[in-house]
Amino acid sequence: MALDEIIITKAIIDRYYEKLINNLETDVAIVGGGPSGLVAGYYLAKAGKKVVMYERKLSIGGGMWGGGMMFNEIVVQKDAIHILEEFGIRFREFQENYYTADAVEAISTLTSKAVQAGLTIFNCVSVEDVMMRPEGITGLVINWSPVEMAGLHIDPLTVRSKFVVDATGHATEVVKVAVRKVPGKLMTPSGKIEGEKSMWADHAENLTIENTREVFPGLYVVGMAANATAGGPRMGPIFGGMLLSGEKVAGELAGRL
Ligand code: 48F
Repeated sequence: MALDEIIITKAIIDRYYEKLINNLETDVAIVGGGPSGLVAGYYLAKAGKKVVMYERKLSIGGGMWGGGMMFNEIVVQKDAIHILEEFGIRFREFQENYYTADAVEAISTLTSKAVQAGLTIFNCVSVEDVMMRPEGITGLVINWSPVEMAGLHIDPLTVRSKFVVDATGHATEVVKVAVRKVPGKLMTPSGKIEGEKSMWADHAENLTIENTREVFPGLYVVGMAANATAGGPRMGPIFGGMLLSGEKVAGELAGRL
């Protein structure tokens, strides 16, 4: 049967439109497609919640593809091995408590399993603002990343969600917007972003999990964004904390929804 370009075009437009319209109102909207956001999205979807993710870049995965300094292997400690097992990501013991996995297998599998569990991902979409109400943050303001990159003067669109998760890593982009533009204070000692501290892997890994929480009504932080908001140190290419942080935020939100 001959293939018709117009049907191909119509199929893409129809299906994308369906995804878009179905995700205007969700339980959870995750900003950023790094490891912590993907794990959060997977567990929330698995728990039957309606969850969407916006990622600025064309490719999902954030800082996981490149391992450490482009050596595309990651290290995961024992506490988080159950998450690799849950996703079916292969790993090898390096020495006691240090396991390695192929970074490309890890991030592509996190992405694939999260989508198959029910997470809807919109790539090439940047979150530039939040929607606010007296009770807190109630959604996101989104635009095409190429619009942002080209500096075009085009108004964004808005989506509503019961909770927003900032999974933007070191940048803490959603929290930054909230601090700058939403009346009120963050649930941090200074009421503002405490700012990420220098390398201390052991301490940072524990703090990442501790700092994974609600920081403003309706807004949670996960992964590196959790430490950057709360003033925790960075940890480099050990990823157990990112995975456990995603698992934790999903559990907390599933409990509240
Ligand atoms: O940085 P990233 O991988 O976040 P993460 O899940 O993991 C951190 C680790 O990769 C690593 C680390 C562990 O040792 O410290 O850095 O905390 O992924 C963040 C994603 O968010 C996207 C960005 O492109 C990246 O893929 N992002 C950032 N700002 C926005 C955004 C935005 N405003 N809108 C949409 N996506």
